[in-house]
Amino acid sequence: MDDFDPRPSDQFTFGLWTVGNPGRDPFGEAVREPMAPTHIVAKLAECGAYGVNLHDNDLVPFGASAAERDRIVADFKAALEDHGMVVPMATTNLFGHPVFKDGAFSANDPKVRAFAIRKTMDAIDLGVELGASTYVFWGGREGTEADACRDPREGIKRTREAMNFLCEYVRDQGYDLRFALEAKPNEPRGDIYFATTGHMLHFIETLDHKQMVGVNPEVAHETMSGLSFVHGVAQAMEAGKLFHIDLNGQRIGRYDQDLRFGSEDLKQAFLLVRLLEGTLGGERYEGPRHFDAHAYRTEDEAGVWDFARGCMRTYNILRAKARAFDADPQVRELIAEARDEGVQALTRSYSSENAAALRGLELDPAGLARRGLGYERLDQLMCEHLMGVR
Ligand code: GCO
Ligand code: MN
Ligand code: MN
Repeated sequence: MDDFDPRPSDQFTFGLWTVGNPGRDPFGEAVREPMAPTHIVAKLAECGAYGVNLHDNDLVPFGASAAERDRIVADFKAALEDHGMVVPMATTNLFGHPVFKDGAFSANDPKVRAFAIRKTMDAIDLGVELGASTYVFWGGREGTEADACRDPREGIKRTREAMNFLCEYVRDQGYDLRFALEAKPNEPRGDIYFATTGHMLHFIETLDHKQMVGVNPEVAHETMSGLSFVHGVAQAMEAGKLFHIDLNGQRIGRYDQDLRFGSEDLKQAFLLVRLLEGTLGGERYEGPRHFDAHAYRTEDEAGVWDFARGCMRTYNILRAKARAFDADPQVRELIAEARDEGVQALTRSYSSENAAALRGLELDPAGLARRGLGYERLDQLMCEHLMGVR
């Protein structure tokens, strides 16, 4: 055990579907045996995780009888209890069954939409029974290949109706549960509605109970399309809407790789951890650090636990690096912002006096433009911290 080995207080969580991923892909069969959810709970606890998250059907198979469901849930709860693990987040599988081939909440057939909402109500009941306080919505099938099939505005409206309906359901049951919406640009659909965290943030503002809805951004999903994940997360945090986060590794322009956290683009991973931990001084993210990733297809079960420990250790190492970076006097000097309270006060808010004073202000654009900002030194310092020589 060293300083970077995970502890429950780090609040690391994994989905049953992540470490339980058997390595099936569009070109090949599973390479690992399925693992029982109770076994996953025991092994994750041994690795130092805090909790485990699940889709309804990760635990209770589709179509199980009520008696079967209750038996499975009781066994699972006993395993959680035995190993001191919690279920902070739950979600619905609205993508696996062929009934969702045209979408779930946005499908053209109202019977499919009704089935999706009913399945989600049941899955919310399950999540709450297991103690979840966050409920994730990832609309993997909510999109199109043949865009002529509907007016895309209908897809958006139907999703709003479903969200409003389900928010009311949660309120009606008296559940203490918040929703977190997860964006993805494509895969498995050609194009998915609400492609980015930014799209989701706006959509949330149009909901009836927007205060109970936030986002669940995923590293891979913004990175696939070449966007800055750190900027998307920052916007969510600034809006008070970062309710959950899916951490993994991804290279730009590829299919959703779901790699071990930090295994690609360490610099972005560092900047993300720095943001979440608030080492620069901003507010810290207090929710669980969830890994939505899976082990390489080359691995056996031992490799899966190496993968899980790797995600958590990398996060902890980056947290230590972020603290050291933001405490480095050279870094602090380089990022110390110019302070001129008088000038700042003028543009903080509009008044006709401020506007008039602004017109009269002595400003020297050529002089301001000539100054070098030292960002080459700053970025090199960051690289040196990351490379372990500072
Ligand atoms: C994906 C998604 C999913 C969701 C999960 C929880 O690309 O497959 O990231 O893993 O996060 O369904 O809603
Ligand atoms: Mn994903
Ligand atoms: Mn995800």
